[in-house]
Amino acid sequence: MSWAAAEPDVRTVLEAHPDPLASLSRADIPAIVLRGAYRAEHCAALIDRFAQRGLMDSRLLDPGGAQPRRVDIGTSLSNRAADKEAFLAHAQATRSLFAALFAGYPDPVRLVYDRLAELAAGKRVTTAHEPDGRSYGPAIFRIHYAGHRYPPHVDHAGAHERRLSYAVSRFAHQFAGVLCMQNSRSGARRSGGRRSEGRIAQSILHRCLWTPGLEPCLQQDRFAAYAEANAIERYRVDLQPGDLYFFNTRLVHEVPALEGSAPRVVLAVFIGYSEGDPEVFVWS
Ligand SMILES: O=C(O)CCC(=O)C(=O)O
Ligand SMILES: [Fe+2]
Repeated sequence: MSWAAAEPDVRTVLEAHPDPLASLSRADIPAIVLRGAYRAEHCAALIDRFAQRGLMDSRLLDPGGAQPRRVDIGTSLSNRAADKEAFLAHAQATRSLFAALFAGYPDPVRLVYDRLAELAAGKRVTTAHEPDGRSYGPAIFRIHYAGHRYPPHVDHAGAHERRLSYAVSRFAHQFAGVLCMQNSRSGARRSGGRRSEGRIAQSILHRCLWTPGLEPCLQQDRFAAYAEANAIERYRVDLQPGDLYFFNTRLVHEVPALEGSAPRVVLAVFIGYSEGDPEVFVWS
């Protein structure tokens, strides 16, 4: 059987996979892709709002500074784990920011949690929190500019990053949920009156679950040769704005370097899941 995503909507996914998160945890399927989960016009409208509020392009904040490759709207545990108090304070500020940021449109963060809950076979989906009740960031908008690349890597707060002082490290499995809000564009040109789009960077999932032995290969960015030598299957997740996908972040995954002027904008979460745990934690 070929290794292909379950799609295009929750109902169809549940028909084929009654417990789709368990299927993801075993990497039986590379991803769950929900097409048109959020309206493309609303993606565009929210991106305009982010730009108007100066949330996207940090050249506005740092005139003359170098253009960063990625700007975040939200709180990243990966980037802030070193100082837990500061991380939790930043997460609180993100919740305040998000409280009014989507006014007039359906809340895209809510959308991600709602679809995840429908896939979670009765488990309770909630923003990750520490035992004292303090919450993590609920989700993060990541704006990726030309030249940005996610090299082949994995994410797992416990087994891989060993953030053992954080509650999310308890989960056996980690997934990501990513809502595409805008694709990168390159080489857009008119040919015969028709506008044709150039290559668009999309994420690639490799049929290879992380083990510690893989670490040197990932650290040295040698995975491409490894995958070739071992004929590792891959799945390219082709997304349009409004498409939402979930995948197991223990699979080696990558997003090739972006080209062109339009940034790639996504709304992303991480998800903690264990088979016997009634809670599913969501954070960024
Ligand atoms: O932007 C994406 O599609 C995936 C990024 C990524 O590496 C992740 O969410 O773990
Ligand atoms: Fe990742």
